[in-house]
Amino acid sequence: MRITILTGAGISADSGIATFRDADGLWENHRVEDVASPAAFRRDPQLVQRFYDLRREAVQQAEPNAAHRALAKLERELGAAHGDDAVTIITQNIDDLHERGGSRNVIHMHGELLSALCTSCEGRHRWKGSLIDGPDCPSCGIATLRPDIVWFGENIYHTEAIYRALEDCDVFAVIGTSGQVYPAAGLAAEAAQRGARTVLLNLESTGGLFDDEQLGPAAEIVPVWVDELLTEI
Ligand code: BV8
Repeated sequence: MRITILTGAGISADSGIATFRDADGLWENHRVEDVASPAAFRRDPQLVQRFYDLRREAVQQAEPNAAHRALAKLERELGAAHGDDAVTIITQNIDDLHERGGSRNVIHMHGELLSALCTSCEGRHRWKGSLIDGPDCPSCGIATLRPDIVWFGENIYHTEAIYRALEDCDVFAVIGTSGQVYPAAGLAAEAAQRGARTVLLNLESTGGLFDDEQLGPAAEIVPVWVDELLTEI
């Protein structure tokens, strides 16, 4: 039995992290697509660095919620019976709440807030502080660190691992995403084409084609869904 789960901002909402839709896709009156892009970074690097500095700080104040912890329990218990790769989380989120909630098999397709990428040497470094003052890259010493995040118009990370996780999964669950950003939004259809049963767990229906939909706050409905799954298997 293999379960692959795609998560979005909605799973972290119950940890107090605003989703993109909550803010109507805006941040300080900027459209997120306009701030989260290479062009924005070229045009106004300080604005973009500040956008991520504030979110990097907020994430470190947040705690994983019952939904994150339930997915970690699913990975542990299904893994015990069906092998370590029984559960894979593909997340669009750039926070580390899945990991702090206990999940180990997490693919960050849009990068991570707590990582900095050097545009000179391509070195990556765990980073909890600010990037706005142009700190030197620990590897090459040049002050060219950017958020290690996939912006609009940039290719996603870990494509091979993502498609491997789609290959032979029996269940593909989508949790807390509006399904507006590609290629993430197309993964459920790809999984269905490969024979997976698809389920949406979200605050509201998103109009996508799922075999099953369970609506409500993730912190409430995901633990129930996990316990039901674990009794079935
Ligand atoms: C790429 C990092 C090749 C930055 C992000 C095909 C068609 C149309 C457009 C495109 C396409 N292919 C590519 C594109 C362009 C673009 C795109 O999709 N644009 C959109 C705006 C149409 N995609 C790309 O550029 C991607 N790259 O494809 O490369 C390429 C290159 C050039 C040109 C073409 C192709 C890269 C996209 C990655 C962008 N980076 N994140 C950052 O975070 O700052 S995306 C970012 O926004 C998130 O990572 C996430 O993916 C997205 C927001 O989506 P959600 O997570 O779903 O959040 P949202 O707020 O929208 O929804 C929350 C949901 O939760 C709601 O449904 C709500 O009801 C629910 N909810 C709320 N509370 C709760 C809850 N559910 C449960 N419980 C709750 N308590």
